[in-house]
Amino acid sequence: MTKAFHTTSSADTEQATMPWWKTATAYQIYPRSFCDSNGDGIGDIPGIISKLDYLAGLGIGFIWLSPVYKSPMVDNGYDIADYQDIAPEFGTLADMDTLIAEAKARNIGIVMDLVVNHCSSEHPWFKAALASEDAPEHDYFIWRNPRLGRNARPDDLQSSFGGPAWTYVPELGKYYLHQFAKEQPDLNWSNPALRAEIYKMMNWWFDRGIAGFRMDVIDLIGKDVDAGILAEGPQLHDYLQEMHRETLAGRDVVTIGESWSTTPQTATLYCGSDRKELSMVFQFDHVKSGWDPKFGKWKPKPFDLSRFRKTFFDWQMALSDDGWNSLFLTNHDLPRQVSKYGDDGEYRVRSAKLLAIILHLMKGTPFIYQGEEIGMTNARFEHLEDFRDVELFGHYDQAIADGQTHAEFIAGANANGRDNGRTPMQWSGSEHAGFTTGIPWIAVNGNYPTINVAADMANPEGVAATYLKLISLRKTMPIISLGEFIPFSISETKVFAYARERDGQRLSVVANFSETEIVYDVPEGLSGLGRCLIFNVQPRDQIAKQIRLAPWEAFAVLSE
Ligand code: TEU
Ligand code: CA
Repeated sequence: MTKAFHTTSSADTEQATMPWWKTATAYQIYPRSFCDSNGDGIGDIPGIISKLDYLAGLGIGFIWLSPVYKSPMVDNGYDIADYQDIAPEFGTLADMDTLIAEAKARNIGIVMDLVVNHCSSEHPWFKAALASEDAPEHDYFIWRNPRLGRNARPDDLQSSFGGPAWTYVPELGKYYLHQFAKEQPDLNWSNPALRAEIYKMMNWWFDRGIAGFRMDVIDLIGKDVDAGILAEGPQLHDYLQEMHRETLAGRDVVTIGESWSTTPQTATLYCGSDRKELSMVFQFDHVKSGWDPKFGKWKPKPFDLSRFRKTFFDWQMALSDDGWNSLFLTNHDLPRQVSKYGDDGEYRVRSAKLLAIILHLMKGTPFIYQGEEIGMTNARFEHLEDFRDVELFGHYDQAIADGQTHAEFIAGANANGRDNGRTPMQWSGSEHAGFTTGIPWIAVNGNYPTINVAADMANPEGVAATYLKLISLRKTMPIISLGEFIPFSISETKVFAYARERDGQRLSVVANFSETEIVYDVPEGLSGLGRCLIFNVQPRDQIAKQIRLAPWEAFAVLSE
């Protein structure tokens, strides 16, 4: 088995022999919003290629590229019409080959997004399925007959994007299932011919040189619709093991399964070392725990450090011996982390660094979402028409019908909506933040004159400097990639603290999650002398029994 991407040249034997993606830091690109090369207002692959030196400079090991396949873009590419072609607005297959090669030349792997719970209603499979019930592709989708009763739908299942999850096709007299938009019909994984098509397509991409796949809502593929079990259904792990045999076995690649339903208890079923399924999962406990039971993400709960910290600590402990964590606070579906968990006003830079420090020093593979490395903030749109996301428009009417006011809904969308992460990458202080010379498909955040890559990188105390340091520490220090995780101060309401231990070394991490100065009684086991590895306010080479922490202060001390 050849090593595809090297991210470390460690002298530590254990670190040197572990999979490359355990010392790598990932960077997620949402292509539509990253960099526009031709002035049509839409980011594209040549734009990404033009920023590879920037990404290599950060030191990242691989890019998770959100979908670039041919798509009608109802859900910005998560509705795929051709898995083996590129959307014209993003470029061509030749551009994609260039991206893979140019990234590889910089020791960066390209991880593509595999969206196979559903495809687009424009995919030839779905067109064939609509045209004839006898076509083999008809059974690639999930059909049910009308039911007697109130609304004739097979059941009352709701789509994630609002409204019923069943859409009627009058010509066929049947309903098809879509857990997302009606333009995203669910694929029928119980059909072996469909699975074979998917594996063939995955191998075709691997043979083009990609470094792995991030697998969209992969927990939904093994569903038993009639039993009402959609997530983590009975067939899920059989399919993932088959996929491993047919595509991943013998390849040195990374796979990350997106699973909104996994728990610390079920995670090792996906990524346990003996399972032959995935490298790791994306789990969302820190996200879901902040949502309202009735209105969900559209009505956020106030931030609670204890609740937030518990989700991370539980996962660190659960996967301490087997499995592997992914580490992330945000992505293209989530609000900007400095706005959500930090302070995007006075302490923006400092709290952005704090979030980076606490996340990147845990055990797992960290993922940076584009713009996070310069502390980009939420969008704060005023009008419904400023938003672009299909999910938001799908939920608006229902939220209003359920009793939310328009203003409350807009406030919820500004706090938690997916467009927050999708405003264009802020490269410079020039017009449209240097993202495009045209009109951007979604408005640039008005704070781009101060928050942009050029300004942040020119400042040795900018947010990116902290990311650069964290990425490089992870590559060289086995205690970061491998050290045992030890939780501390689990009843503190303002302090997030933990240690990592390995080979007689201890790395103590302490952070003040508040805008006030506080006095912290340091627990036994965390205090002592050492060397400050990273900080956002002041270097500390000792942790006394009691310390005064500045607002949003964070640091890590290594003791031998
Ligand atoms: O997201 C999964 C998903 O369920 C999200 O839509 C999530 O539930 C939502 O943001 C919470 O309100 C993945 C992709 O990351 C997302 O961009 C796609 O829209 C979705 O799958 C469908 O492919
Ligand atoms: Ca473009």
